[in-house]
Amino acid sequence: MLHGLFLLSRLRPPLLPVLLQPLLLNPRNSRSFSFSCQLNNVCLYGNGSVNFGVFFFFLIQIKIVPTQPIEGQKTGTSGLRKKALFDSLPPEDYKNGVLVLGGDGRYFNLEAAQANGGFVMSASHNPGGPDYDWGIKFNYSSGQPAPESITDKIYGNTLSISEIKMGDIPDVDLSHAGQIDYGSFSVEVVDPVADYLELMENVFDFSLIRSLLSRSDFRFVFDAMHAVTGAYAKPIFVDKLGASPDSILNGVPLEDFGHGHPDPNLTYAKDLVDIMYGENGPDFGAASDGDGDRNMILGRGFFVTPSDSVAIIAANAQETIPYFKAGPKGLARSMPTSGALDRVAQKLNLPFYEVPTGWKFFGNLMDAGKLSICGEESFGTGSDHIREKDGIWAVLAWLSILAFRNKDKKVGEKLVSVSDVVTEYWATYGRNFFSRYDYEASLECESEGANKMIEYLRDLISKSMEGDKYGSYTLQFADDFTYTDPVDGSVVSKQGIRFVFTDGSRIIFRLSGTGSAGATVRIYIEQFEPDASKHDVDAQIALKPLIDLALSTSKLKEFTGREQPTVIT
Ligand code: VG1
Ligand code: CO
Repeated sequence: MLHGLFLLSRLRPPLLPVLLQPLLLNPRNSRSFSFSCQLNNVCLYGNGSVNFGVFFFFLIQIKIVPTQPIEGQKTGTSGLRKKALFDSLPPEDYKNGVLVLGGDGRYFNLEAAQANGGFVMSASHNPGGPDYDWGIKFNYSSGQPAPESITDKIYGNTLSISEIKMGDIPDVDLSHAGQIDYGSFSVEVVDPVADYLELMENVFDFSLIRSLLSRSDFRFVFDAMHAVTGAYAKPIFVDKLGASPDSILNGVPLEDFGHGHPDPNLTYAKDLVDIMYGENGPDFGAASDGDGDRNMILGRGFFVTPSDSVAIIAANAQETIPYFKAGPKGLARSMPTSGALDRVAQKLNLPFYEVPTGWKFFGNLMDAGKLSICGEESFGTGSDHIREKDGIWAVLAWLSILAFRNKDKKVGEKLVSVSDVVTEYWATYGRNFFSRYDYEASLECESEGANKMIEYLRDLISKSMEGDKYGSYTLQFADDFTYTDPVDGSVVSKQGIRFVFTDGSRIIFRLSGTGSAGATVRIYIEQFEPDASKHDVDAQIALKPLIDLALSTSKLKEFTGREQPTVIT
């Protein structure tokens, strides 16, 4: 049994989560878990060009190094992201269990993978390199990001830690798969790409996708952003599915992501956006983040907002993806994600859940058999094939939809494009205009103003009443989102301040839980438009009145001094 699962980052595991999961599911690996061990088993997912997983079975000499607490080691939305390494897990989480360690390949992954006392994971989309972020995520029993009950215990330990235990073994060669014995201690390096590929072949109809990617009249590009999916892109898209070798951009994983910021959005994946919006752009473009769990989907001159993407995947899943041939069990989104998915759930008569930001809340629903497809507005999309969001899965899902729609088209006939799929979807379900403004923290940016703004908004909602006028909008309710898990009854509060108006429009405010310094403010704006004649408008234009209302209601400029967001989605 896998007791815990750690991810390293830079190849930071979206893939890790993603990549680790197949390992758990694949019977080929089960023998790896059957060894009894005195301490724990650890699987290291290497990264970059290496990209292997490693199992440790040990009974070795332990070195004890005195240490002392380092403050500020509380995990956020998903794991800990810092510029430093720390140790610690409660003993009940590693004694007589199996631990898996994986990495996204960012700077210091390889060295950390050798440090038996510390489990190193990923800082996801945060930049990497000696001067940038490093991170640790702890994923729990079924592979989902650890619930707060566990991360709180870990945090408690960081406050009182006094020593680090280190196994005294030589560095492990991560560049070759296979088992290495160090006396009573064994390490097995595995290749997670092969396991992941096998899983994907079971989820999707690869011959259908190949029929699209090998067409001479369909051009595909995938930007791995020099991050972990670089190791997956060629074996999957090129070797298996017939895409042209030059369709993979930035496909070599680098420890500093080539000085990039591996966050697949309109700002940080600008090179890809320029290609897709350029003259004679490709038909389909996608990118994923540091650890491969995020995805951005683009058509020629067309951006698919992630809230629409998950809704469109859900609406088309049963017809186009074999894994869902009996239909999805249920759908879910994070609270700030637009209500597009709600409408699909309603139409397909499926159970629907709204959870707080962060993937950890989806896992319980999946384990209970209540949820198959879910997503977040932050470029995270996935299903219950694993317990993390999965960037490559999302790309394969979109390729499945396009391949299905174009399977009978002859060369030279006009293909159904990404924008056709989205426009048809809007015509059927209506369009949820959506935008997110991020005011990202920098080292110089004080968190005080942002915290004061949130306090001010909390005070405002406590005095708000149904029927209050906000410009031309009428308030239905305002609150700070509280979630009760329908499976275990656990309750989390203060998950985002929302103002919901009588026409269904919403403005939402949160502070990021994934930054490494300062405070990042996120504002989410949404408005539903049923009238198809009004769908072909830029979201920034359609949402302008609501965006202005969000800025004036929050007094953001006064509190933070920030004039402009750093990222607009
Ligand atoms: C952000 C996103 C959230 C996502 C989280 C982890 O969190 O908003 O939707 O689950 O990152 O994604 P926050 O607290 O900064 O808003 V990843 O790719 O960094 O694991
Ligand atoms: Co990520």
